[in-house]
Amino acid sequence: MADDGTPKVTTLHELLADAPKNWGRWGADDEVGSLNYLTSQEVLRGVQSVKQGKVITLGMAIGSKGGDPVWPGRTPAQRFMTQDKSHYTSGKLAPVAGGLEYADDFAVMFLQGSTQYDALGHTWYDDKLWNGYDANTTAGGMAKDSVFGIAQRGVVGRGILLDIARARGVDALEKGEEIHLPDLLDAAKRQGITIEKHDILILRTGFLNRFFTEGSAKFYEGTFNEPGLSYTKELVQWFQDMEIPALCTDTIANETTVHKETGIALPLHAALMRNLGVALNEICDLEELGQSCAEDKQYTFLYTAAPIKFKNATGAPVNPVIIK
Ligand code: UVW
Repeated sequence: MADDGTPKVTTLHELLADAPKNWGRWGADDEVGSLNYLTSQEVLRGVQSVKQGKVITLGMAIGSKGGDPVWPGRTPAQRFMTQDKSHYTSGKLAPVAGGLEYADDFAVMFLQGSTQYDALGHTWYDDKLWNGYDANTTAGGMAKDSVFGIAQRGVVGRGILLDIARARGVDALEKGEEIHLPDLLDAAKRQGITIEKHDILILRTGFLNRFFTEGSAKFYEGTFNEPGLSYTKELVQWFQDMEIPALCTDTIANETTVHKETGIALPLHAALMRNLGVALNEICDLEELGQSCAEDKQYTFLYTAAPIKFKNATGAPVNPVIIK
């Protein structure tokens, strides 16, 4: 029982019983959800926010010395050389006609093992994916709601950075530290900007810096509980009213991992992605962007991203490009 005597909510089914849903809004066969808000007009609105010609990429480096931060249970990408100069020196390989030699490599990685877009069907509850598709369509590969639709369409519009870490005067938020709707509005006010309908929302927490500064053992110590946006009814309704197409953060999963009141894990994946069709761009490197915005005070810009075109995949790597 909750303090007020009502039964305690313990499932997404209960928590989101009367939550808004966009299923069917863009047709029964839609697989890109809220990216439909990003019309040509929205692309031009983004272009209008280009003032300096400054380019910043948000992809996290893959293959850092101490490893790369990934969701528990996933492993960082591994890259292997299949040939290099030593193969020619040892006589294993001969140059191609004319004398050209070349190096080659391949990688083994979780498609969500670095900066990536989640497919809209990546998470679900009650056996239904975004737009009402049956969860059995994920078996053996995503027949519906794979990342391919997002990759094919691309994500282009006006991006807006809300630097929550700077607003709180810290380098990095703590484990489990929550961000609520008033924090978004306060950060925007502090930065002197207005969040507009259809803005691509980018939230900086600084959290992944901890992986590199404190080491992976400390980062994964105890219950895994990232900081980030935390589910409330009003937050979800705000996303719906503002018609936010995409949410990007510098955390692994874009929200507080464990919802404090209910103990439910990743409720915003359910409320925003599965129900509203909001695209999630995770594990972004927002350090250069945060620094740049703090210096030039330009917090809005053109955001462009297209994950690689993996068919039937649950997500795919991406290196978003910001143009200020
Ligand atoms: C999960 O949803 C489990 O992970 P992520 O969204 O970070 O890929």
